[in-house]
Order: sequence, then structure tokens, then C-alpha cells
Amino acid sequence: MTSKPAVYEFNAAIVREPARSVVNGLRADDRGNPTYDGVKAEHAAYVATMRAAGVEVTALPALEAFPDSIFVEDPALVFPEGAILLRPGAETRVRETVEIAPTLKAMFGTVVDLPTPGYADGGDVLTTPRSVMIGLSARTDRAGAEGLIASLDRLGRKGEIVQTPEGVLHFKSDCSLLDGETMLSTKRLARSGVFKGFREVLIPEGEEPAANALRVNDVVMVGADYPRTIAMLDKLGYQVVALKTTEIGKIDAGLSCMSLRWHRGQRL
Ligand code: CIR
Repeated sequence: MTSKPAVYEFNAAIVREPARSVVNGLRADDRGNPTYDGVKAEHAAYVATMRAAGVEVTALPALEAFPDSIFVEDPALVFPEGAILLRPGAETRVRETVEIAPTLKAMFGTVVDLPTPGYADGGDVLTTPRSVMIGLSARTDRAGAEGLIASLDRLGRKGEIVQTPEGVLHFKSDCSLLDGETMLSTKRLARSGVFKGFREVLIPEGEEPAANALRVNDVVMVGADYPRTIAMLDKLGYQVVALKTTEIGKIDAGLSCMSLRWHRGQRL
């Protein structure tokens, strides 16, 4: 007998090694450059955690011309049914799609392009058991979100347009799925009512970046700099793995953005 994998069950992922240029990654507020060695160490620990959780990780080579290309979640979306090539909303990131396309075409039978016009970043897209939520943001505009709904439809998926809170980089900067029914969210995002019907676990005041956690199989990866969130999830019974995100945090990144994840093949 086979059953559909849960939204957090993954056995395959793509990551990209950080380039030395990662120190020049985009950021909204400058709190100083991250160090290359620090980013590399945080990335390595992340990849090791994914592998330990049962994921076969394909690591692509670094791209010096693209400082933010370590964040492979933004130029594409992947599902068991196929992949979608997106168009990132930051000018310096648009061509990351061209760089990742050959890998996706080799790995997926179906690869769909985002129609023109418009922009959409994978960081604004949250796959839940009900729909694929697309957050409008400074990186994802309405034309991009509507185009993405058409692309998702081609894969048999239902998209739903929602709003990212003002001043927040990506929709998923502020939320992540803890399981099929439970959403980890900042208060400012939950307040909008977008997660009606989900059980909501709210991030303690002052630890907002912890909302970008990542459930992979049995574990929930959480930024190590957020002790109150870690204690709360631990108390709720989740198997938490705390990972350092201090350096990537300086360029506005968290845990979901460093991989494209999917479930390959049938689940027995
Ligand atoms: C950017 O501004 O595009 C990068 N510095 C950070 C991207 C983080 N991506 C994500 O959360 N999906």
C-alpha cells in the first residue's frame, strides 16, 4: 500500500555551496558583513542535519557571480510532481534561475516556467496540506503570484495569494509548518487571520526570525539564537535541532532558504 507523503517528509534536496562573494549578500539593514568561514560552517551543519534526518542532498558548486545563490529556495519551487522555475524579485538574483534550471531539468520529468510578467521568490511560498500559499511582498508581485497560480495548476496544485507583513522580506521569514495542522508564526503575521483553521504556535516577542524554522521528517531545525522558541517547541514535544544562523542572519536568511526539498518516488 502507498500513501501520500506528509508536507514535511523529504528524501531529496538540493543545496548550493556558499561562494566567497556571499559576504556581499543582499540585506535590508546593514549589521556588518557575515564572514565566509562562518557562513560555510553554518551551511555545513545544515546539510549534515538534513542528511542525518534521512535526506539525500545534492550539493551544487558555488557561484561567485551570485552572492545570494546559496539561497536556492528562491529561484525555484519543487514538488514530487515537478519543478517550477521562478523569477526572483531582486535584480541581482534573477539569473540564479538560469543557473539552477539544468539541474532541475535533469532531476524532474516536468519543469514549468513562471509566465511573464511578474516576479516571485520561493521564500514567499509555503506549501501546506490545503494549498500553496503565496505571500505578496517586495519580491513577489501580484502578476508573479497570479502567474505562479497558473504554473501550480499545471502541476495539479492549488495556489492561494496572501499578504506578507509590511517590512518583512519573505512570507516564510515569518512562518513555517511544524506538522500538517500546526503553524509556527510571528504574532504580526498570525494577526492577519491567514492561518485560520491551523493550530497556531506563536513566536515569543523579540525572537521573530525564529519563525523561519524547518521541519524535515522527524526533526524541526530552529535558529540557535532563539532559546525561548527552542524551549517552547521542545515543551510541545517537537524534536528540535538548534542550528547556528548568526552569519546568514546578517544577510536576512534563515533555515528554509538554503535548500529545495521534496519527496522522490512513492512512499511505502
Ligand atoms: C536576499 O535578500 O535575497 C538574501 N540575502 C536572503 C534570501 C533569504 N531567502 C529566503 O528566506 N527564502
